[in-house]
Amino acid sequence: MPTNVSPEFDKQRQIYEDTEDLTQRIAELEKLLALAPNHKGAERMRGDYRKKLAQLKAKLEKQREQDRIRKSGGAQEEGVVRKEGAGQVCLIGITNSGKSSLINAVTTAELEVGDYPFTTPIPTPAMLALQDINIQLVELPGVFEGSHEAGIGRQALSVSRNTDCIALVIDLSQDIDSQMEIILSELNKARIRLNKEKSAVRIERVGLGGHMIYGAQNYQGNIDEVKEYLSARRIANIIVRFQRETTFQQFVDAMDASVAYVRALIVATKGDVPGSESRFKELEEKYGNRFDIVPTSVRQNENLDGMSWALYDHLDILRVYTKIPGKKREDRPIVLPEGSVVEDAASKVHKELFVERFRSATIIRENDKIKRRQVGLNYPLQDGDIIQLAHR
Ligand SMILES: Nc1nc2c(ncn2[C@@H]2O[C@H](COP(=O)(O)OP(=O)(O)O)[C@@H](O)[C@H]2O)c(=O)[nH]1
Ligand SMILES: [Mg+2]
Repeated sequence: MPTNVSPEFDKQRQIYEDTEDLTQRIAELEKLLALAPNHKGAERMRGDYRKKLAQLKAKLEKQREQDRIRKSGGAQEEGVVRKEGAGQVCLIGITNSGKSSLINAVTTAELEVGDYPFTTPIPTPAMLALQDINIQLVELPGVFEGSHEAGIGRQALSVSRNTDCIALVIDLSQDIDSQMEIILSELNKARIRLNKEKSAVRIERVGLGGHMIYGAQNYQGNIDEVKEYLSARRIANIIVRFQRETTFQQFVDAMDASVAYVRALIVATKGDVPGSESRFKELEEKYGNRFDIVPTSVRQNENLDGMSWALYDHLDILRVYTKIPGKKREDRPIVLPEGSVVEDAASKVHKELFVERFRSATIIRENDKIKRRQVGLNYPLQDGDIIQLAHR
């Protein structure tokens, strides 16, 4: 677009373009319009966006009408959040721990902040624009003892089962242990396990071969109880790999598909209040071996950028940029799971077609000793790679 626009406008445009939920899309477009330049040269652009806004509103009206008709037939689920952006992070913590304040500080959202309990009663999404990608943040209603059984808590926990990352929001102005205990126990009761407990043991159901147990030396107990467990459930053929130290509970969990495993970190809030430093130390001593811990203060605008990147790191994704020879690389990256290879990027660019016609790929790593390298389809990608694809 030739019109001179502000960086805020550009950022908001990205958010708007990435937002698919209709109601939210309208809200983002309204924000975008408010940021649009006022001069004459931008008149046409403003007009286009206004037209788009009217279209979206008409569409929403129609959708609501259809919903009203459908609703008379069956209940519509509330508080279901549709995933958007490069990844989703759920913020979970007790009420008043500072979740809304954090989200407001790093996004354009305006969630209600209050020093009274349960200001945010349903899972609420907002988009964090981080460099060239968007991460969806979801504030969950405050957890409390027994929330896994209560309506709003159940809903919140069901969102966190399917999320890409959980941020445990711990308020440094309050007792650490009670907060951690409530959150961890509620997640645990909802059958959500945090951080890589899953990879300690791998299970594979097979057609024959009996009980094939590998890495038994990693099992913390008598291996006979594993065999008994399997026999008692009439599981005749199975491969069990204990890849790291595994307890009986971890083994049972791995057998159970209803257990969800989610990456997690701790975000410590209100680092400005008296006593927060010693509570942060306590947090590190007690939980630092299980979680990365990021201290923040919204009030003093402290480490919010650091927190955003920590969230990014815990999504386990990487960004690659396609490039046509002789041109600048694309501005927007392709986002892939960590561990992806050239083929994953290629098939995302051109769907299946490309892989069949693939000839070669060149990877450009600006900060590497070897700047350019010719690679094949199985070559592992790194965050920030620039990729040039050649096909027949
Ligand atoms: N001192 C201090 N207070 C904060 C900070 N962040 C939030 N608060 C206060 O904590 C209270 C609860 O905040 P809110 O974001 O609504 O918490 P939520 O219930 O977890 O969403 C409000 O009174 C905020 O003003 C911070 O960084 N420092
Ligand atoms: Mg809130």
